[in-house]
Amino acid sequence: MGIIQAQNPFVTNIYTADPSARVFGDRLYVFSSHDVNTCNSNQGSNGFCMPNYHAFSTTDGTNWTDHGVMLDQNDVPWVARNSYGMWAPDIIEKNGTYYLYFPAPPADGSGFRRIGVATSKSPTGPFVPEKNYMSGVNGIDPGVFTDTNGQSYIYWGGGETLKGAKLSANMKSITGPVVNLRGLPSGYKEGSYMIKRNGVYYFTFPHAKSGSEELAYATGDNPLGPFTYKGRFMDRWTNGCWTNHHSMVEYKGKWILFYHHNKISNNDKLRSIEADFLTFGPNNTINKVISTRK
Ligand code: FUB
Repeated sequence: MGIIQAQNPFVTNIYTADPSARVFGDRLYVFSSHDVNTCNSNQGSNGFCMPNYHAFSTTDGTNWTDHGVMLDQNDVPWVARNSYGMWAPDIIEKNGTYYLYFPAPPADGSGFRRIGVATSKSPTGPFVPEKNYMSGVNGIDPGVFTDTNGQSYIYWGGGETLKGAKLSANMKSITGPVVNLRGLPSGYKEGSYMIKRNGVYYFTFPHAKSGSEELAYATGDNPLGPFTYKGRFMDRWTNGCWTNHHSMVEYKGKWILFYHHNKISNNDKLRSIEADFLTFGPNNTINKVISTRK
């Protein structure tokens, strides 16, 4: 794992974004969005052109296997055909099934993005999507988390307010109230990722208080908040890449932060995933991560 820092970006054959990292068995996986530049003026949105998701895995942090496309926009019955709006996904395993959550433009026009679920018996697919999107979840950037008592949660949204709810036992619907998460700073937020460490919930998210997005976090003692805002742990990019999107995972005794930047393309909409080690400080703080990209 020592040389993960020397190879950013670590996927160079395609453009990748929005990394969701998970450990399944003895492998470290990263599931990413896929940026392409083939959209016409009726396709994509906000300048992004994103047709599908890819899975990558490694056992040493250096040699990555590209498992190819996990799910394509035109595999999903409720997604608008060729809309190229497959934004940031997340994935979780429960009882031997892998659940892929993803935001996409619905063909019925019921929102900018709805969030769907697809399942597989393997983390790399093939994934079978549900026929329709999740009811009651309207927004972008699903983040999923299972607490130590087995209860799973889904978080989503982009804007001033991020939301969360309990997932039902079948992992395909929500149960109980949708909670507007409290204690977060003002300003644009999206792409949340929850971890629990030493009994503390760390709710982490890209935050644009001015300019582009920095990675920030808040802590609490309940998965649905309220939280206490703690500040940023990765500075915003200053080269014109407006977004950042991250996840963090402990693998072989080290915490690793996955995020994205546009080093290869220098184009805000053609991004590449990167990784660096992450450490924690006293009083449940996250030490600032500085990219080792050369
Ligand atoms: O990749 C498309 C969107 O940009 C994601 O949904 C956001 O998190 C941001 O990375």
